[in-house]
Order: sequence, then structure tokens, then C-alpha cells
Amino acid sequence: MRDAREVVAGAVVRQGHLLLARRTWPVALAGRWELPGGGVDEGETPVAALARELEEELGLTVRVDEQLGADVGLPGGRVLRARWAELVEGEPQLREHSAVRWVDAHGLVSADLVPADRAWTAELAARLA
Ligand code: 9L3
Ligand code: MG
Repeated sequence: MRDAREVVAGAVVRQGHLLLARRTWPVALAGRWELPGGGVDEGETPVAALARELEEELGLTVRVDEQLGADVGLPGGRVLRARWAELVEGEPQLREHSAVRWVDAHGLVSADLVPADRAWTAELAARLA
């Protein structure tokens, strides 16, 4: 993994449902669901990083929109931020995750999310309701 100081995650909503992806790594997070994304590379904007990560990991073309929710501190002094992302093209392909699913507000609340992503549940659920 890159030692990115900033990690960006995408809230992709299609027809009232939010895309969740199931992590395979690290062991502590394997099997738990996340808003997909990854580290911002040196010299890269967070917007570009999120578009790149969603293409690399899931084969999705997205248009990245504004930030949602609060910044979340990660171990090692990294910061995690989420942005809305509009799906332009593609069906999710499992290149790095073990599964994906599209959830409504109830599915989001009951999903076994990675702990960091819980910070955004209320705002996401409000959008899906
Ligand atoms: N992380 C947490 N929630 C997310 C994402 C995309 C990432 N929604 C955490 C997991 C890793 C770190 O950020 O510890 C880097 O993410 P990745 O590059 O392994 O996806
Ligand atoms: Mg990732």
C-alpha cells in the first residue's frame, strides 16, 4: 500500500441505492463493507484520486462531486474524506473487493461497515431515504 496521508472514499448513488464494496484487506477489515476508494498520490488532487481509484478497483467511470460528512482520522495520522460521485458508466467489477452491493437506507444502517465509514451513516441514510 502507498503511505498516503489522505484517503478518499466515494459515495456512488444509483436509483436511490448506495454502492458498498466488501474489503479483502487488511485482515482487520476483511469482510467488512466500505465506500470504495483509496490513497491520494503525491501531486494528485483528491478528486482525481477518487476517480482513479474507482476505475482501478471497480472499473467505474464517475464524476466526483462535493465532500460529504466530516473528516475521519485514521491510524498513522492519515485522514479519510468522502465525496459524492455520480456514476457515468460501468457496472462494478470485482478487481480488489470480494463483493459489491447497492443498499437503501436500511441496508446501509444494518451493514457491517468498516468503523471509519460509520461517521457518514446519518448523512448517507438521509440522502437515501
Ligand atoms: N479506508 C477506510 N474506509 C474507506 C476507504 C476507501 C479506506 N472507505 C481505510 C482502509 C485503509 C486505508 O483507508 O486502512 C487505505 O485504504 P485502501 O487504499 O486500502 O483502500
Ligand atoms: Mg481501496
